[in-house]
Amino acid sequence: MRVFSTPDRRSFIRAASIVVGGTIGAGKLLATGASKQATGVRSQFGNMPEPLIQPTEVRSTNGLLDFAMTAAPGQVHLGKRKFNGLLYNGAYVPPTLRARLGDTLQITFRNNLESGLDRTESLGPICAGAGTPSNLHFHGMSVSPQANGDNVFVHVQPGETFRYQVHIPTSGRQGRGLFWYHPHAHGFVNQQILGGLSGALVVDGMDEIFPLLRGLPERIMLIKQVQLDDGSEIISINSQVNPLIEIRAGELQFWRIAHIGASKFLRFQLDGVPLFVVGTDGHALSQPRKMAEFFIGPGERIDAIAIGPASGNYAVRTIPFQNEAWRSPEPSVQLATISSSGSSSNVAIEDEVVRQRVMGPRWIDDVRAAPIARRRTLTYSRNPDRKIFLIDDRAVNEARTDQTVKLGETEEWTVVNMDQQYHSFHIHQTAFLVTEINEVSLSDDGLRDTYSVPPATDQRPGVLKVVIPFTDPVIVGRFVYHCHAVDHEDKGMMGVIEVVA
Ligand SMILES: [Cu+2]
Repeated sequence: MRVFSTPDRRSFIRAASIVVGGTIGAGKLLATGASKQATGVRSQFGNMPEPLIQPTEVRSTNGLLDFAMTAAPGQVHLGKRKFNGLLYNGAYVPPTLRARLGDTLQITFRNNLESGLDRTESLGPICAGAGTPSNLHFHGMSVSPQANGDNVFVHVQPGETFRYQVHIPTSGRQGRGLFWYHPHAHGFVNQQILGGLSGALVVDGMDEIFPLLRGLPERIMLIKQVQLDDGSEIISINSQVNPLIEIRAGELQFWRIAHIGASKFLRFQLDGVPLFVVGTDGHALSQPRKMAEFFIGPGERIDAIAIGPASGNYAVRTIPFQNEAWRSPEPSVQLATISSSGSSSNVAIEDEVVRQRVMGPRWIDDVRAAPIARRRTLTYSRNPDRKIFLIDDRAVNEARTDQTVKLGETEEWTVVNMDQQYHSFHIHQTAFLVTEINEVSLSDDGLRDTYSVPPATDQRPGVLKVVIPFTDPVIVGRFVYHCHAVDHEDKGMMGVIEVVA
């Protein structure tokens, strides 16, 4: 195992510098420091953009990624603000884990979420996430949910250590793409991810599927969101507020965008800089697809090729949209600034990019061709006082198994949303194919592991239809499906599935 430092590690440390302690109120994080206006290109908190920095990386060697990860309270600086968070190895953006098909992740996880208790005198009361159980989930990975694998039923108590051993099969069902890791101890997930506990996990090899990616400069962009006690919200990329993404006109870059925040649905656009999407949730498309606007909920990822536009500055900004029916849309904020330099015509380059075709077979074609063995419906709702989030009128009970599925079968699940706000559908251990949204059929070209479920209106529920392959022998065991707006999951919107051989 080698630990890499990027050339701009110093600025990374400055941006996410860590002290000890922690303070979190119920659902919000206590902040200190004031926002300040600056001139020039401004973001949410008026800072001048600084160049995008890359998270540090840990790579597997000889088939093994052996790494120690400790969750503990710590202080976070985002732009001009600071707050007391919950961090892996002291970083708001912890190392990106990089492995290959066939590798084993051996992660020694320590829960030190209680250790801030005696070190917080100057930082006020301890955060709500301190003293809570935690664990690790490897989001999107087709790996075993059993024993010390990707087993979310293991809860690691404060002061305890647990060694995860997650083998990544070479079966071809596991995507070569962008995944992520985060805590999954039911009831504590929202507070812990909001505090900063989440990082990227890359299964290398997408360049073997799209050779054009070989040698391109890679830009990992990890979106997190936090709401501070004064009601202000900070959406950051790699712990930076409105970073500057530099590119040359006509240059190709490989952009890997992941929403690794807790509960916020994001709609955003890239003004004047279309992306050519090559993968969704770690699974390759059949060919690059040009897109300039995205709707991604927590947990979703995009792998894409960017082509440097004509010289100038371009904004990446959120687009206001109606999420909860009872709340007005939030104003647009600038997430990043793209700065292009030099001159070049992009027409020939665009043609070359869109001519790319994926190499080799794709799992999605098997999923499309498989007969549907069984159909199920999940109904999302809330209890009468709206505080408990339900699937089929029940809050999760991790001791109960809600769905039993036979290994080898492919099923169609319909998620019916009776609630007038966005939710999402996420299932562990397997990707799925989205086939229908609100009764409009969709010919999706990539597999997903997380997908937004549209809100109900006064007239009708929101409906998402998916086809799920339970065909990979590695997934045998008990695991979960849930809404990935994790405050909803913590409040009950989750179910337990068992795949039996
Ligand atoms: Cu939800």
